[in-house]
Amino acid sequence: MSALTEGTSPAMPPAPSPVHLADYTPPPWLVDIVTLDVQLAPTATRVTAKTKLKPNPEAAATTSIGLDGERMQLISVSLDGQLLGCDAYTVSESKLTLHDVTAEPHELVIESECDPQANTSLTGLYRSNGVYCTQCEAEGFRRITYFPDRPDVLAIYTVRLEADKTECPILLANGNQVAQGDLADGRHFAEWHDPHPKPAYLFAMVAGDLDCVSDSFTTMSGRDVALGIYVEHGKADRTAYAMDSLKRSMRWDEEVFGREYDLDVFNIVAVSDFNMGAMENKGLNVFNDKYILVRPDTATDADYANVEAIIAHEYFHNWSGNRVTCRDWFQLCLKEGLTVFRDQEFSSDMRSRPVKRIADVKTLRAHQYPEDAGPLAHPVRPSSYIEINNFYTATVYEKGAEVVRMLKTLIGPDAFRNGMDAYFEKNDGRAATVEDFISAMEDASGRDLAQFKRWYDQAGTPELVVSGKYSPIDETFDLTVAQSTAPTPGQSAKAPLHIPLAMGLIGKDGTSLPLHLSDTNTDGDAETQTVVELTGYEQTFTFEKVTSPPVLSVLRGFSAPVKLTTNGGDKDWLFRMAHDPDPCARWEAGQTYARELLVNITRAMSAGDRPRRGTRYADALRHVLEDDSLEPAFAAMMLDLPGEAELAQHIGQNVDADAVHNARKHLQSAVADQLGDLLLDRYSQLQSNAAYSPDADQAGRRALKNACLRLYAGLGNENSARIAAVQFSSANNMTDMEAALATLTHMQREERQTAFDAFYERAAGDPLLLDKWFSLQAMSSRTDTRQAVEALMDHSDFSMKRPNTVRSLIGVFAGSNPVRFHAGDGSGYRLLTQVVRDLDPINPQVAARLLGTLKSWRVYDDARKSEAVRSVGDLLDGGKLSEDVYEIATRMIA
Ligand code: B3K
Ligand code: ZN
Repeated sequence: MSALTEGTSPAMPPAPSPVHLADYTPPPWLVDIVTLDVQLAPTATRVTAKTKLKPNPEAAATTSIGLDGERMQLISVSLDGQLLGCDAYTVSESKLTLHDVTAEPHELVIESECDPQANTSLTGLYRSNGVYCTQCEAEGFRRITYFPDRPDVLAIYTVRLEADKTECPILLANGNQVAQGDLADGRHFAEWHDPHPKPAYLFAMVAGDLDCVSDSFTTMSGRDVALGIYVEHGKADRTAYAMDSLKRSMRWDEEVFGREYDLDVFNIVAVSDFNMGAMENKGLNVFNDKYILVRPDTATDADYANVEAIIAHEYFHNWSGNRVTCRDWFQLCLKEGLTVFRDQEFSSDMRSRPVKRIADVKTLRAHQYPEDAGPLAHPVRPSSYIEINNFYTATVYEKGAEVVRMLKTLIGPDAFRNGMDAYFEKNDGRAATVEDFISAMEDASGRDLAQFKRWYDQAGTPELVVSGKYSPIDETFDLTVAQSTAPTPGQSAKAPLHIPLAMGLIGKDGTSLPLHLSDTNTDGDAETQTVVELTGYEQTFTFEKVTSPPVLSVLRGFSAPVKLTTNGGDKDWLFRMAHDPDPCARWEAGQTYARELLVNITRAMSAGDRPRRGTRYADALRHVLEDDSLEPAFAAMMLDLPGEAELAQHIGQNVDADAVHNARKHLQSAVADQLGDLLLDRYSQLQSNAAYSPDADQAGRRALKNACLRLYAGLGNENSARIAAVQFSSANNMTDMEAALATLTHMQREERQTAFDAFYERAAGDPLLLDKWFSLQAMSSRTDTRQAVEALMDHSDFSMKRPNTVRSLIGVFAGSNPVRFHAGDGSGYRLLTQVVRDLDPINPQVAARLLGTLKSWRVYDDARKSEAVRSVGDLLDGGKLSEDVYEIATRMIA
């Protein structure tokens, strides 16, 4: 095993050493002004960087200047107008150090060269489909020039770009354009100036032959902002929704947070090769084109919702991230968690608030809970890292957003808004910390948030055991809540957290009861919903004047990211599934009931006993289907059974992935059998000939229609295949088309092949459609899927150099197909680690993230566990890995 060979074999490179939050020291040099001259050329781009540095009065005195720099060729270094000889500095693979420098302001000019064409890591300056673009967060600027590449060094940038005019008619950088012109030999230039001091990670430039879609926005103070969305030629007809989302985001941030945009232009560029969703570079957002380009025949309702959310997210960063940035990368949640919270609120206002909340809870449970429960668990603010790119996680983003949401719940909307205003005001132009954020909230609310702050530093999902006890004699209801958090890597003891629990009591007839809380924690003055605050390991809250036994409804609106166990039992869940006035709690009641039922079925089937048919569950779903007063999108969510990965997580140990899969299939087909005609009726009723619109209403009706189809297809009969095939061939939008394929993909029928072939033809080489084609096959539960995925890797449309395609095929197989990925013979794990090994030299960031899909391996049975450990061990033993993959692999099996 690698742990044993480490350090003993002379051939083994030393293990990379981690960076610790506790070791933070202020930067020894500050930079006021950066002037870049960039001569773009495919294989040798020349960058001349002039920086004005000065010693930081808040740091220890130093006689050297240390600059970060990687994968560049250093051409020359001049200090205060003097060209330096080689003895005046040292260059290593990652640093340039100037020696014997006096502690006073200096002007430094560095010339270097990089090779964008050969850059497959997609960090720094690279080319995507011939377009030059950059990605600097977290530490990519150091691949463009030598610089103190850390977020607490903020400077004002001016950038002059020069390129061949035919190859790159468009030249963009941050800020406002201040000059442009033609040059000899068919070249031209543009100069951009960004007046706002920013850290290097927000730097961006783009050059290429792109189409531009323009629009404008007038800010709350009446300033006009020119908006541009740049896309590859032939794609401009897919940008309207992105532009509309941008304008709505800009208005919303003014109205809800009082934040106004601050430059004359806001540009977005869509590129096809991108390591993540998008990037919030100041005034020049760069996007994965998947999150810009939508048209009814190429994109689903979910794609539209993602475009809206991600456009908003990146735009909102202009304040939460750019104007107020992070002191160091440990504070990442300060911008990411907060900005996710802001984009969630935006989408809630644009769409249905309860449906959006449930969707966010589903995401949290699907991605963050397993992270918190597995070997990669870390706090919202981690305390150490080897490669910071490995910490752009569901915990930092999604749990980070939950922490902000809890804060708002605890201090109330008015104090929260005041706290946000104060946070922005006080920290504008600064690199801030989580402490700065918390202290703004403490000042605004007058509350002590010291215990609450533990949410940032303590990993793991708290488990709450909730029990209710009714006393008919005293007419009281005692709500007792106990909290505990299981140990996580590096944190064995857990302190109690400050947890807001939104709750209510429901009478037997389904009405909400007035709450009279006897304790002082809240003023439950005859409201029907209140928030009790849990701060100890165990607490009891007593409600008075409760005249008949109530049903407890707790964790309304999912008021805290916790796992809940209650003493209510099946009857309560079914009752709340029908009557809970809080949609989120109502949905959760259905999920909890279904989870328990599925665990029961899994056990029964494994023991060879006859499994339950879910009769009461089917009845509850019947009511959902018959209730016209329900929002269709909500009803669709009620119909969805918990997924296999969630069930595995819920069972928690010794899981047999096949048994879970079979149990879920059994319940789905039993329910479909009981509801068959009703499902078909609803399915037919929801058909519509209306012209496609991505609005939440229409999308919700499609969601319900397709949920009916999905459930009905649980029967796996000829009729369901026929219906799906007809839907596929007659669909006038991608949502219905994809839903039909998602049903057919699991089947062993001719209709499946016919539809996939037709879809491939229709894709006509469009990468975004081909990615759908890949992922729909990778998610199939057919027993031959792993072989199919391997064969697709040889397909001419598959490329390891395109992150979207790798994620669509391998990422979907490993992350969304538990039964085939967690195959008992370990073949899924071997496929994944082989891909990671092959991808690592090409793109370590994407490779590391892919390996992360293995994070739940420990909940499976011994045979699977040893296969997982063997595969990761082989990866570690098989030769040098990037720091990205090394860190994930070692933590995975530590
Ligand atoms: N801030 C970027 C993510 C950068 C990831 C670097 N590995 C996008 C976002 O969260 O808005
Ligand atoms: Zn972000």
